[in-house]
Amino acid sequence: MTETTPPNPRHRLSPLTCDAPGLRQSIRDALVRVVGKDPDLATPRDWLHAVSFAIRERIIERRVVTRRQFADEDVKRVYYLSMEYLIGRMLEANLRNMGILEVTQQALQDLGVDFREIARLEEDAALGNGGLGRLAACILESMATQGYPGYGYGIRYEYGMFQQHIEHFRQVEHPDNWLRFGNPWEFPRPEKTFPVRFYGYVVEHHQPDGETSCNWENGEEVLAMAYDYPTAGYERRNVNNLRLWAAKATRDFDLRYFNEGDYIRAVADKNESETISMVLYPNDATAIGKELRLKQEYFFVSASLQDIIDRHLQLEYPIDELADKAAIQLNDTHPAIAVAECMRLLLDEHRIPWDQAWTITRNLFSYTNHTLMPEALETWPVALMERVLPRHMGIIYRINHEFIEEVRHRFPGEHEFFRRLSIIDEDHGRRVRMAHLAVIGSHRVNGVAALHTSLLKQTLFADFNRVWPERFVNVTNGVTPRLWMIQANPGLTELIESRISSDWKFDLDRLKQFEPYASDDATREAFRAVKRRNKERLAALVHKRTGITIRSDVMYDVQIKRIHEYKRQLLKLLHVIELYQRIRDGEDVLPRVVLFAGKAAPGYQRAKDIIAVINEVADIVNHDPAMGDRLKCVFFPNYEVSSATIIIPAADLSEQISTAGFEASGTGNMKLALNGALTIGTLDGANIEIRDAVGTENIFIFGMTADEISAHRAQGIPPGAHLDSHPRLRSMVEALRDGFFSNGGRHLHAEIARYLLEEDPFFVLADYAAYSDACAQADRMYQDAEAWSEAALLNVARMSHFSIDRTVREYAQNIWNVVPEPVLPPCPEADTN
Ligand code: NBY
Repeated sequence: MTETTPPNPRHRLSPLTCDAPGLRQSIRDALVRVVGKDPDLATPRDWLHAVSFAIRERIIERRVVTRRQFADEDVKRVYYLSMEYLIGRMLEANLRNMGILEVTQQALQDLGVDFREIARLEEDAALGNGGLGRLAACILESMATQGYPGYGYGIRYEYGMFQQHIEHFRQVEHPDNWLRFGNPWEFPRPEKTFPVRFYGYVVEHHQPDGETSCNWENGEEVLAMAYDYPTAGYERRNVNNLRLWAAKATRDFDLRYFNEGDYIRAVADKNESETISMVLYPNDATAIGKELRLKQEYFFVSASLQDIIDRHLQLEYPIDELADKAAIQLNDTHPAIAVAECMRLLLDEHRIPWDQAWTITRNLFSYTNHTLMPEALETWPVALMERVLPRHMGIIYRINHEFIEEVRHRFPGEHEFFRRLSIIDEDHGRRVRMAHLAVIGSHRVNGVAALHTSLLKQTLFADFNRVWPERFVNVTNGVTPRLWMIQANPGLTELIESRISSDWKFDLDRLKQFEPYASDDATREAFRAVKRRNKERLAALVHKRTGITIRSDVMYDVQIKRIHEYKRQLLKLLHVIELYQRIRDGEDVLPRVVLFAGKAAPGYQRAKDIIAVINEVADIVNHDPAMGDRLKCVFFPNYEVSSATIIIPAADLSEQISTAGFEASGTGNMKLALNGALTIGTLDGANIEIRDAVGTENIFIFGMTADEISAHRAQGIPPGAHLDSHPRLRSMVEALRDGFFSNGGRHLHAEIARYLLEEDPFFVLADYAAYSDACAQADRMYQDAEAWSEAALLNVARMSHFSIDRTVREYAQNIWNVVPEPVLPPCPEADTN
């Protein structure tokens, strides 16, 4: 099937019906004919697979229609390249977006199957670490919903993000074998494979015209095989495609062994090449210097670019119009080798001269940066790159050479400046700076929140900003209201629906119409009832996962995100200790549940220690009769998309307390505010824009600003000097140090106390007094239920700016230059339901 299928009357689709009888029939058929089970013997998982197969038929049908329309209409396409997609469960999201959730639930009920019971058996597709991966998933959903011709490209990891168990208070990682029961949502495309080469050497050919052409020869070849995941837009609109690549050994895997007659060895060794797509690296904030990681990056980039160029040529577009017909977004630097790979394909495979290839490449690519932290910036040793990707290293040298010549011309004599700008870092044993390659090879570079972009321009990319100021733009992140409101919070959705018209689901700007209801008593009361039910739902899950019983009539105070020093889970933990001590001292303290959730990178010992200390403090707090149900502390294990959809709607207070200047944006902050939690936060990332949107009286802002943090650091004040800034801080830290909360891990607590007192690189102690004050302020407001509900409802109504649809429109208009191409009704089934 090519992209240019001519309209052939024999290929007209006869759409499947989407009414309850039609669905019932399809589900029963799928159970017998695809799953292979007698309905009398079917397990809940069999039913899950049967319904998924029945729905997949309908989603792929719409994909075919969408693809045909894009081919017919000569659209410009957007390609999103990301190493990570944190998708979560697909059944409910696909049903809802296709507009057939309720009718499918009905069909299942007719068959005697409970939708909720089977839906929770689906494994999360956790092909990502955190915010960056979830953002990619939200962007794909929004591109489909708004009708943009968007394609996602990534890796089909056999094992996704590890499963976190808590054993003896500590995190233990278990492999995430998410494909073990098979995956009804993927369409394997064994015919869509591309060879990807590693190692080998470059042979230069001197042409008669004086040009040199290069051939990359020998080395090892791996095949990238496509798996397609159709992604439905909300309510019977477009279906876009996410294409994930899996590594397969080439058919005649290792000729050497074959020739030596060692057939068994040749077959056994095929495993090695297939390890490339085996596992997601579970690091969310440090670059991974491993050869396998570099191979993963190049593997999916090369396959994706070959596929993109193939599609372009199949559509019979001239190769030099590539950048007119396609835009490619790099999700951080992980796919930045694409700049060199694109040049290689244009130069070596399509014989385009350098200057023209370079113009195409630069117009094609744009790059999103997600962090300023030095340890997260990817650099590869030149020697490694030369060995694994010799042709690319040569191309990178030339890109760098031409770039430096250009700046030398514009800024004569500034040798230090050139050294700093160079793609090659000469000071740390010659390394390739992937961020420099990405900036030089892109026409736009964006940060993900206003503060982040402005800090990017002042620090990390200050030199580049001097060379090309117009290249740097901001695109503040957003979240999809379909998952994070409609699916996660049906109660609040219904409440909004009962007050304003329903177009807010596509156009979150319309949520503004809900604002007047913040001062309506009945709406506030209904809001509190919704919150209460959401808390009951969460309390049941907490009990199931941890055995801890929590009340549903108290404040739920949540910090849910990856565990990292800069995110400052220790700041929240100190506050738990403060409350504990105050209750023990007989003070009257507002009852609350503090809930933490998040994974630590397996090699990040400090983060793992923080999890252990949280769990040990929680254990003492939760078992102390003196607390009398006024304080419970929960570490919710294995935080993932599906648990986020339960936790977020139940939250009252959203902890966004990173050290200012370190959190690029945050997106959990947006999800929580959209669900009516008030933020307690620093002036960091998108918190600033959230404050501007909701109003300073509806958010609790505290602590040092990014500038103050820099100034404070420069002063070199020892952290211990802050112990008297708050009446209890000293005794809290001492309790930790002396092992009051330790369950045998006394040494660990002493070490954490020492770390705070002597190092405290993220200024936990310096910000503590301000934080404690802000918490007290939140507590006071919470005691006035009407005031709190009003502020919470204003948060909901004022979140329109944080819709991912706005984010995607900004990318489309300011960076990609693409327009929506909605597949308009009549959809195949438009008249059947
Ligand atoms: O991206 C996050 C930022 O921390 C957060 O502030 C922002 O809202 C979000 C979306 O823009 N970054 C993030 O999640 N990063 C990673 O997950 C990540 C993954 C892998 C690597 C580095 C960072 N790596 O080097 O392999």
